[in-house]
Amino acid sequence: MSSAVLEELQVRSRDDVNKAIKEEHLTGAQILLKALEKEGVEVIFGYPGGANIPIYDELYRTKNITHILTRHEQGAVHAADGYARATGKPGVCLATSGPGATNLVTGIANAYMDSIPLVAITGQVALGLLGRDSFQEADITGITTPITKYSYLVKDVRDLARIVHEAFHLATTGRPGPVLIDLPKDITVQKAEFKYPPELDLPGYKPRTMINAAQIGKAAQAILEAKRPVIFAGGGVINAGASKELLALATLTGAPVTYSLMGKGAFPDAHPQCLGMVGMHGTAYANYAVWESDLLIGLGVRFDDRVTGKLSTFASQAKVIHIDIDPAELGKNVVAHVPIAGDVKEALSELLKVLKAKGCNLDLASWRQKIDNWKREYPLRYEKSGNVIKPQYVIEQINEVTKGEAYIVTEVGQHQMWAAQYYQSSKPRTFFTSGGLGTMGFGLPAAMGVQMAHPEAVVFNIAGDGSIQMNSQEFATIVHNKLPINVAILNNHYLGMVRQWQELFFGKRYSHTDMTGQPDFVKLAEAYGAVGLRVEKPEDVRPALEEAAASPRAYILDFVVDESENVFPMVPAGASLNEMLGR
Ligand SMILES: Cc1ncc(C[n+]2csc(CCOP(=O)(O)OP(=O)(O)O)c2C)c(N)n1
Repeated sequence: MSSAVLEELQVRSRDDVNKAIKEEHLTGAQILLKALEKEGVEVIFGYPGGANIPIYDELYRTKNITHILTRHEQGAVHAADGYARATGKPGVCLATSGPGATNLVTGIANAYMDSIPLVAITGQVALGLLGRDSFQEADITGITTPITKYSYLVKDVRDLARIVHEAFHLATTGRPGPVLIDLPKDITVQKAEFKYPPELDLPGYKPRTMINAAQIGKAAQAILEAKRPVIFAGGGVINAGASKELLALATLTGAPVTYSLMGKGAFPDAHPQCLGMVGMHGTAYANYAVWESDLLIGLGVRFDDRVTGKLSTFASQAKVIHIDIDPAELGKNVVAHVPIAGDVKEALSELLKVLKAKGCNLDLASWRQKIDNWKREYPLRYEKSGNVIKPQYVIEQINEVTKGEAYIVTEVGQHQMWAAQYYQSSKPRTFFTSGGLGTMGFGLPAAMGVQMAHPEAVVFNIAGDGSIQMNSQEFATIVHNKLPINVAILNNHYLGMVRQWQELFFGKRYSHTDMTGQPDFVKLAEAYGAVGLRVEKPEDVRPALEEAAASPRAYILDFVVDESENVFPMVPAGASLNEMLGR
């Protein structure tokens, strides 16, 4: 062998060795995806762009994670949110820098307000371009700081694995919520050794609170002394998986149970002790019960103004027990006589033990009698009409056709409130709605996340003709991915909820709420490859719903409903719970 050939071989093998050494090191994009796999991520909803191309290039090779290409980043973040609500696992979305990142903002705020675990990953311009108004640069960590549990900007590829690990921990522990990871483009191509830290070192973050036994004792005592107790369940019960304990508390005490919009599903609507939703569009009997209660047991609730109405008169005769994972919630809006910081499930288990030990034997006969009278006197009702479809009737029919077994997602407006009032939920994590932020356009993409989580389930998105247009581009994603989502548009040709306020409080001056100029929703469905049906007569409602629910295709059902129908009862903003209109 000539010396020249020998030399060449040596050089080649040296290169090979160097290459092998380098290959133990992964690029930022590879580290990201490996870390996501370690966190058990199965699906990412996202949209590519310049700053996250290296991540997409890696996704091209990845087999273990499904990526759903939405048609808008807002669709991606709501879909991840819907997936999280349906599974209890964090949803993951991915966007590019600048406009991609800012398109996530509404969805991140939405998840934050409803305490939904979410990890949002954004591309960012390269570190050296930061702060120079570079092409597609936006300070997304700055923008999202007030609406996330934490916003990370990754400045060193060696930190990336740890940051991903921390992000999932933060999103899912304590009060769940969104976390953002902003990933500069150069970090995604730089290499580092992949080390996944087994332990997390977050000294300032202590989400677990020991349940205070003395407070549990006080709560038990207050319950034993109560004559007119009401249990008030919120989204925290669902997040904590505490529905069983809630049912046990209701059974043991015999107390009636009401819930917030976010708490729908935590307690079965068909249960005789269930009062339905409380607050602005709650049932009259729930509002009266809270108004007259002498003990309010708030579980995983934040006493939102849509619940309390005028704060100074809210449950003013009641002692308040307030259990919440987030200590900052205790006493924030409503004074808690017995505040208990901690996981609702754990706290309820402790409370049940103490109550049983003390021999809980409440006599609530006259209280229950009073409530039953209210139920009889002020049921939810609407005027039935022979030839016009009433929106409430459509919801009742969805309930009947699906036997209350469907996964219901809503948009925001009157239809949302009717869904909360008239759909009978029996299980947690089956009713999904934008509670805190009230985001029109949430429902359709969230339904994608829900259907991805439960491919076999019947999913209905109950929509208004206004809301459905806010993210209707996602019909393309739905059809492309063969998701058999059913959209029931309660088409009143108005931004109905705003029209209702204009009618009741603004002298019927219907300023810019007439939705004339809508698309033909049947043709829209067809344009996207879905099935569209227009339904104009009450007798056609049920067959259309049956057809849609049984079909493996996506449906858009355009129910032409009574334009003038309003949501009642209604506690006007800032009024007391007993000052209901239309009860
Ligand atoms: C993104 C967004 N913009 C504006 C609003 C204010 N808003 C609340 S309800 C509503 C009307 C919704 O109309 P539609 O979707 O047709 O439902 P309807 O009330 O008629 O059932 C509007 C505009 C909102 N909640 N979200």
